[in-house]
Amino acid sequence: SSSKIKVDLDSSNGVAIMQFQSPPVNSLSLDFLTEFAINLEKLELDRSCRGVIITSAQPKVFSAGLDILEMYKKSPEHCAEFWKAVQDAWLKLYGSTKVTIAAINGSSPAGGCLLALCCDYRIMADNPRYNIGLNETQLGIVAPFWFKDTMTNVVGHRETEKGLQLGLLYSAPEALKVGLVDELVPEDKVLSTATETMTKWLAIPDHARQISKSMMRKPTIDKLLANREADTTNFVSFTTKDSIQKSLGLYMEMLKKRKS
Ligand code: CO8
Repeated sequence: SSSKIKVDLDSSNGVAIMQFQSPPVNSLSLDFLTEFAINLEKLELDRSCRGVIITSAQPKVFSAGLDILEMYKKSPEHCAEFWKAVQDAWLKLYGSTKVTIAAINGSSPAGGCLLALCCDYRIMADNPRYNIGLNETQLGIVAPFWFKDTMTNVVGHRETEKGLQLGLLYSAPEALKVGLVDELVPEDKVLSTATETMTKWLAIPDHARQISKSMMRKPTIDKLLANREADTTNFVSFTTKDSIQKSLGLYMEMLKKRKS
């Protein structure tokens, strides 16, 4: 199969490295998200796996976030299917019992930031040109409550309130300052630092760490589980509005113009 994600499980230490390899920018399409969820599910069920590192095989970009083309000029049915896949990927990563570390070796806007925020620890390349944040409002769209909750759980209410309203994309140094990432390292050390950090986290007995993780995250997860249908309905009715379609169209145009 033409795989968008490469997974290497090292049987000597139980650490899986999951590399996003969907050029040009690892946008989170329906196919990508489905493959991501399947891979996570497989690792979750694999007792020899104890930790997962997610990173990008593309230069300069960790993930460009949700694939805008999956929400642009698509049927309500398609939008609903896509949104369920976004929810499912979040539920699997945020709820993973494994140690999860994001090795953020490039820019990580919107849905890319969400994936990183779902991990237990974030290491980013020390490059001020890379940025990360929930920039949805800049596209004229609104991050749903569980994106907001995920960010609040990492950086707190005040920074989330500011970051979400302004659609802030934080440069790597700014992201470190507000706690959106835990550590900056030179670009060529991102993966090796993730591996070293993993060793520290894996020194803790799994069951105790897993229960602690679940204690911290369960209320946030339960909130989406209790509102999943309504959240999907809300996404579909919002996304298919003419005004929102127009905003998405203009944003895509802006991305293309910016190149030349
Ligand atoms: N979806 C689809 N296509 C994309 C996306 C995307 N998210 N991002 C980039 N592309 C396309 C570009 O249009 C371009 O296409 P083409 O080659 O045909 O012109 C190609 O990918 C390469 O992009 P760039 O030339 O821009 O690549 P750079 O390396 O210069 O920059 C960036 C990489 C920084 C990632 C840049 O592409 C960027 O900023 N992308 C937009 C990121 C963004 O704002 N994403 C938001 C997506 S929305 C989301 O994730 C959450 C939605 C929550 C739901 C809301 C409820 C309604």
